[in-house]
Amino acid sequence: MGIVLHDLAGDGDRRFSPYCWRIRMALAHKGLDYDTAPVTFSDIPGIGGGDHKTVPVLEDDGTFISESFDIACYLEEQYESRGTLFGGEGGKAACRFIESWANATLTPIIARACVKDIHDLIEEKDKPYFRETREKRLGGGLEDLQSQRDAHIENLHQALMPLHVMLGKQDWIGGIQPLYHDYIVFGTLQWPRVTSKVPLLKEDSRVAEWFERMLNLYDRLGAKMPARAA
Ligand SMILES: N[C@@H](CCC(=O)N[C@@H](CS)C(=O)NCC(=O)O)C(=O)O
Repeated sequence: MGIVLHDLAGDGDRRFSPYCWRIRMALAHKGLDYDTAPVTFSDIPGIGGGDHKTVPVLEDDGTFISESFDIACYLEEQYESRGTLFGGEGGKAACRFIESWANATLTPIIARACVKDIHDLIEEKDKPYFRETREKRLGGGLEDLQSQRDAHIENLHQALMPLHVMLGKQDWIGGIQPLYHDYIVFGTLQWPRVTSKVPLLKEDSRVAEWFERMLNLYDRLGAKMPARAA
C-alpha cells in the first residue's frame, strides 16, 4: 500500500497547506516514495474513515497519523536509517522551539496577509465555513484584513529578523544541512507563496535567498508548485 499523504488542495490543484509542506519536505529528505491524496476542508473528517480534524494525515501501510510534528517523529523513528530529520534528541528539542515560533509568531501574521486570497481559491462549498472560522480566529473581516496587507507584510519582515541574522552565519537552520527545522519555516512561507496574490518576502534578502535554496531542494519539489503572484 505504501505511503499516502492526505494533503489540502485548492483551485487548480494548488497544494497550499503549510503543515503538509513540512511533511512533503520531510518525506523527500528521507528519500521515501509516496502518493498524495488531495482533500478539501470538508473532506478532512472522512479521511481513512477516521475522525481527523486537520491535515496533514500520513497513511503508512494502514496506519494513520495526524499532527505534523508527530508525523515527523514517526518518520524519524520508522525510517531511522535514512538521513536524520532532527539531528538527534537535542535537535528535536530545539525544533520544537522553531515550531512554536513559526506557529505562534509567523503563522498569524501570514494568515492576516493572505487569508482573503486563500478564501478565493478554495472550493465554493467550503467558503462559508472558512470565512466564519478564520474571521473568528483572526479577529476581523477577511476584506478588512486584506486592506491592511502592507502593515502585515511589514510585521512579517520584522518577525523574520532572527532568521535573517542567523543566515548571516550559516546556510541552513539545521546548520550544515537542511533539517526539519528548515522544513517547518519553509512550509510556513511556501503557504503564502502558493496562495498570495502579492509576494510577502523582501526581494534579495537573506531570507529570500534561503527560501530559494529551499525551493530547489529535492529536484525542485517546492519550486514545481507555481507561485500565485508569478
Ligand atoms: N497542529 C496541526 C495543524 C494542522 C492544521 O491546522 N491544518 C489545517 C490546514 S493548513 C487544517 O487541516 N485545518 C482544518 C480546518 O480548519 O478545518 C499540525 O501541525 O498538523
